[in-house]
Amino acid sequence: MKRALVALLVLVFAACVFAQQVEFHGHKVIRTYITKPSQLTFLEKLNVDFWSERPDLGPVDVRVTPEQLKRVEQARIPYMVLIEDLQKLIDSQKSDVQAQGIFDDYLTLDQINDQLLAWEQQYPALAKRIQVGTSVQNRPIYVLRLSTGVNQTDAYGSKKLGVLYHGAEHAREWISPPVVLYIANYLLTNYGVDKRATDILNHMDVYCMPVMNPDGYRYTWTNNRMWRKNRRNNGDGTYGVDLNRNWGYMWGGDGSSGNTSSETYRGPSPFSEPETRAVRDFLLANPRVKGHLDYHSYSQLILFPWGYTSAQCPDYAAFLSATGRMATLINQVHGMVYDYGSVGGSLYLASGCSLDWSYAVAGTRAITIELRDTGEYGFVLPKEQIIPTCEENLPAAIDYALWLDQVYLIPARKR
Ligand code: 0X9
Ligand code: ZN
Repeated sequence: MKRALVALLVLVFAACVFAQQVEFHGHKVIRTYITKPSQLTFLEKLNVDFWSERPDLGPVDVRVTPEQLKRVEQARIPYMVLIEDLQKLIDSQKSDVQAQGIFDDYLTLDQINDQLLAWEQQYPALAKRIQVGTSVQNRPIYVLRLSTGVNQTDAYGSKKLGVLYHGAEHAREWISPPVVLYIANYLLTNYGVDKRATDILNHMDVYCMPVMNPDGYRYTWTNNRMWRKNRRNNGDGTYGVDLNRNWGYMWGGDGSSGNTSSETYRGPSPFSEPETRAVRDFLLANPRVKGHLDYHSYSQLILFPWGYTSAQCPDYAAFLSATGRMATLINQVHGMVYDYGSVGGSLYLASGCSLDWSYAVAGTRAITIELRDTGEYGFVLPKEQIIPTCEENLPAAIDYALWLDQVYLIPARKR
């Protein structure tokens, strides 16, 4: 009897979860070829989900319902199909088999947070999980501090040069947390083994924050795999602020929206969101953190400031050579091509983004990397590509830390 009751409860629970899930049956992801601005306006009015990095003239990836696709065809916008049936692709990636290693499959928010704690327990002299803030829905935002003597010195006030790697500012970009975890895993398992890992932890504080947007990330597991923003209740029936438009430098400019239902809604004011405030306050309290690498997906790009303007930033040449070197390092691992350049100069404008504030105000050499792929699977990157993506990004992440070491060692830069 008891068993039957439990089974019934499980069924009811599953039904509830199922009922909440947004499904994408028959939705396609297509690459449109935009030749005039009116076609772009048409797509915006049609309310398609833009997947593309560059909603501009040229190729633009969008998710469309069958009805929307008909309208695109009627408007004679040329396109090719990237993903035939999005729900089928999502379903094909679900598996009941328990993954062996932490990089064999995508991890839930709880699994990621537990992993950080497990590392703290396993490597008490090298790793410490620190809560740097709390999300809109009251979830902790954690960073793992990696450094020798983590227990002797407080992160706040460390004299060592620091670097922050973070992922999942955008919830659906699932490949970003594993890349951040992989960096932590490499440093912990190679300290005292490999010279570079040892040197880095001896001389630097490395901060790994796999999930900057915990509410959004969790929501992509429970309700809507395609969610991008945080889970702010905007008070008008819409939810979510785009955290990468909420940072307080040149907030509100081109490439962000004041419309609450937009995927690039910037929020009511700069730093209105606790998630962006958490990272802001962490950087301001730790002025020796001079590196800030914000991982996103997809498009395979290494981007540097400015994002709000097409003008060149004061350190343009240095950024160009460092990111060029990083692109080469990535390419050497599995032959993948990652393009590089300033956001506003070579691509499209995005104001209120992390790298502009972090570079201009916190004084870091902030960059953003858009991970795999270039559109074949987009945000729904198969789990078989987790390890290759992590592998190819590790040398570039290390090189980035070493670059900071060169730039800032002597003399220490003033903010
Ligand atoms: O639009 C964004 O926020 C990023 N692309 S994504 O598809 N991951 O949403 C690009 C941001 C790059 N620009 C800046 N960081 N300024
Ligand atoms: Zn993103």
